[in-house]
Amino acid sequence: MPAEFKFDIPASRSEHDTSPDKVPSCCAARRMAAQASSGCGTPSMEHEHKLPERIDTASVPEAKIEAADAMKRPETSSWPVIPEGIYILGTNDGEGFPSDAEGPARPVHVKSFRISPYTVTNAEYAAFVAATGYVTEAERFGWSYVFHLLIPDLERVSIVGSPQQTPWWHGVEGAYWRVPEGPGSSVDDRMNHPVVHVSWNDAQAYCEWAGVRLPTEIEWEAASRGGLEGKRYPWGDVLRPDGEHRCNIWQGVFPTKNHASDGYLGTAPVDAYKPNGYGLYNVSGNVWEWCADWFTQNPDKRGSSEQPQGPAEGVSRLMKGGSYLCHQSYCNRYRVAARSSNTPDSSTGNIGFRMAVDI
Ligand SMILES: [Ca+2]
Repeated sequence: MPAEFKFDIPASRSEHDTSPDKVPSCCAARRMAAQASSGCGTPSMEHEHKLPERIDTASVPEAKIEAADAMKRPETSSWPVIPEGIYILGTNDGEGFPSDAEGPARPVHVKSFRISPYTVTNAEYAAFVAATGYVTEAERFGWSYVFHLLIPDLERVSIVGSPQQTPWWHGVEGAYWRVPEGPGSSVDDRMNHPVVHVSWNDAQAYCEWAGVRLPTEIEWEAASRGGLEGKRYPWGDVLRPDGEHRCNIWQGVFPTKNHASDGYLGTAPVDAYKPNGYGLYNVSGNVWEWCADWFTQNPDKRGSSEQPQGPAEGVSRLMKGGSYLCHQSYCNRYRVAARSSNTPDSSTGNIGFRMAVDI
């Protein structure tokens, strides 16, 4: 990548390990933690933007919210029910990344819950924004990360910088969920694609409005296995059974040549490919999915064996599933047990979320 893309970016949004991480033993979460604790000399975005943890619906006319609620809030009663039981969290698979604390595998008890079959779409997020006037963090910060090959014309966007460790990400001014590649782009023909450029805080705000919540890691993992036990992917151990693509990842040479033989360079519709045994679509690939948990690299802090919810505090939030940028040779984190993280205010073009609800 060109050297001129090495810029100084505020630490809180500087490392976006949603992309393949070439050096898994030096994951972005640790780099972020180190930078944050050392104060790294860059201005803190939090100091400049006091971002609300919760949306302020008090300022939105009640009738407007009710009207939108009635039409657009997710109908959870149709969501797949994940049965109560003992599920295996993590893996001892040799393909796992020990530094990500994927292992050791351990049995945990999970209560029954419902989970959305799809990640939240642009259409759904648009309804939330229309109902509440919510402004995402990418909009407040004024930029978000876009993968370089997805930017139609580099000359026509303003790039605020790129992380040195992952220079294929460009911080594009004006990029947010509605204009995912920056000004001039649109989601009009992607309303059934996952919403992206939403931070963990943005996802949380949506969930609060919708009366749902983010799944915990073990809930996500239990649901994504689709009833199978100990398999690498939601459908089994073979990435492409009978040569069939089962998820939206990267084919070719990362990060310069994507053959897209699975049909998609960027995001795919949320219902692309076959669902897993529980009826969940695209748990592997397409977009990383925010989970409720804080991220830890210490396996002993991943919670108890009874409905674990991760550590009590942390620096970054957990993500599962991998994205359209994952490649087997580089970042095979589209495996069920794989995990990554990012700071709660981070947003990129390959992070979305799905929802869960108690029964
Ligand atoms: Ca693809």
